[in-house]
Amino acid sequence: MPSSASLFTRAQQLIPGGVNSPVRAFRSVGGAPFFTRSARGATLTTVDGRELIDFVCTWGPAIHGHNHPRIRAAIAAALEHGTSFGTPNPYEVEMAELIVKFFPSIRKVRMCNSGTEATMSAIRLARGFTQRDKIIKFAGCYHGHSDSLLIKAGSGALTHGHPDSAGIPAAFARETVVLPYNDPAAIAAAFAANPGQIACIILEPYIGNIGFIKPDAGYLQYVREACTTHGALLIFDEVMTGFRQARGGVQELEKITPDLTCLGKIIGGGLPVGAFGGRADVMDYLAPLGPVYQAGTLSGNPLALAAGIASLQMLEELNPYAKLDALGRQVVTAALAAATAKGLPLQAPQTGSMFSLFFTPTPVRDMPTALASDAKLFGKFFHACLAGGVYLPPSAYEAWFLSTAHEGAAIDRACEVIASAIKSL
Ligand code: KE4
Repeated sequence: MPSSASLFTRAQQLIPGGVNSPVRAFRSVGGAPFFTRSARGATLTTVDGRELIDFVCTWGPAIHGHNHPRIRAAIAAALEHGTSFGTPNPYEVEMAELIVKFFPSIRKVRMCNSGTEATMSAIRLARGFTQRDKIIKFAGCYHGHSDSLLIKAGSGALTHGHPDSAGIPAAFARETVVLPYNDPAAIAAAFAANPGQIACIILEPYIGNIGFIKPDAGYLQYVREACTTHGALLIFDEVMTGFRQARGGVQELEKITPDLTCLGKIIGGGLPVGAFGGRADVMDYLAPLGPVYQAGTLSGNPLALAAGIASLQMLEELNPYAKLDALGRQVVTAALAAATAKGLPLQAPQTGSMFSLFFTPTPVRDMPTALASDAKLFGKFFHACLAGGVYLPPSAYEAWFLSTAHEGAAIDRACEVIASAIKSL
C-alpha cells in the first residue's frame, strides 16, 4: 500500500490541493493530510498503518461509529437488487416515513444527494413560494457551496480565509443579506430595510461551522416570530444537527417549528444523501406539482437510502442521545481541567455529541468571537493530539463529533491524549 506521502504527491498532480474537499487539506493546521485505508467503530486506520481515534466521524454521518455491521448488511442486501434504478423505489417511501415520523414540521420531503443540494433547493423553493428574491443568512454559518449561500460562510470557506468565495456574481451576492448571529436587533433592522423583499431566513439552529456555537436563550424564538410577522419562511439547516442532537434535531430540543428543514449526513448512513422538507403547502410548489424545479439523477438512490434507513432505525431503537451527551461532557471536562491546571484560557461549548475547543478567554457566541480565538495554538494542539493517536477536525472552525462506538476505552484514551496535548502547549 503506497504511503500517505506518496499518495498525496500523486493526488496534488491531479486534484486541486490533493483533496476533494478543501477542509481535508490540513492547510489551516499545517502539515500534510494522512490517507485513510479503512475505518471501523471509533477508529480510522491510515494507509501507513496508524490507528487514530476519530473525532470527525466523516463530518457527522458516523453516529454509530464507522462501518457498522447493520449498515453494511443493509447496503449488501440492497445491492442484491441493483445499484440505481432511476425510478421510484420502496426505500424512498420508507425514508420519507421515517423523516416525517421524527420531524413533525416536515409534512412532505424531497430526497437529494448532498446538504448543498438540500439548502440550495430550499432557498429556491422559498423564493418561488414567496415570490421574493432576498434571503437572510448569518455570518459564519455554512450551508454548503451554492452561490447564494457561500457568502460570509463558515467551515472550509472560513478556514481557508475565503468566507466570500470568488466566482459569485455581485448580482447574486446582493440578494443575500448577511447578519451577525445572536443579534435580534440586526434581524429587525434587516426586515425594516427590505420590506416585503425577504423570502426566508436560513440558519444552523446550533452552529457547527464556526466551531460549535449555540443560540442565546430566546434567539431562535425571536427568529421564528420575525419570519412569521414579515411573511418570510424560516429554514432550519439541520444537515449537521438532524438526528445528531436528537432524533428530531434541534427543533425537537428547542420546540421551534421551522417552515422548511434541510437534512443530510446521518440520513445517508455514510453514503451521499441530502433531503429538504416542511410545510405541505410550500413543498407542493415543487415540480412536478408546482413551478419550482428541482431534480437529481441519483436522488433516492436505493443503496444510499438503505444505509440511511438502517442508521435511523438504530437511532429509533437505541435513542443514544443521553449516552452521547455524557461522552461529549467527558471530553470537554477533561480538556477544561487540563487547561485550568495549565492556566490556559479555553472555551469548550458542548451539547450532546457536538462540541469544540476555542483557545480564548471570551465566551464564543458568533463569528467575531470565534475568530478572536488562537487558531495558531489550535494547530499546535491538533498536531499534539494527532501524534498521540487522536484525530480532530483539521480546523479551529469546525465542530467535533463522536459516536456510540467511542464509549469505553476509546473515549478514555482520547481524554488522556487531549489533556496531555493541552499541557504540552
Ligand atoms: P454537503 O454538501 O457537504 O453534504 O453539506 C453542506 C452542509 C450544509 N449545511 C451544514 C450545516 C453543513 O455542516 C454542511 C457541510 N458540513 C461540512 C463540515 N463543516 C462538510 C465537510 C466538508 O465540506 O468537507
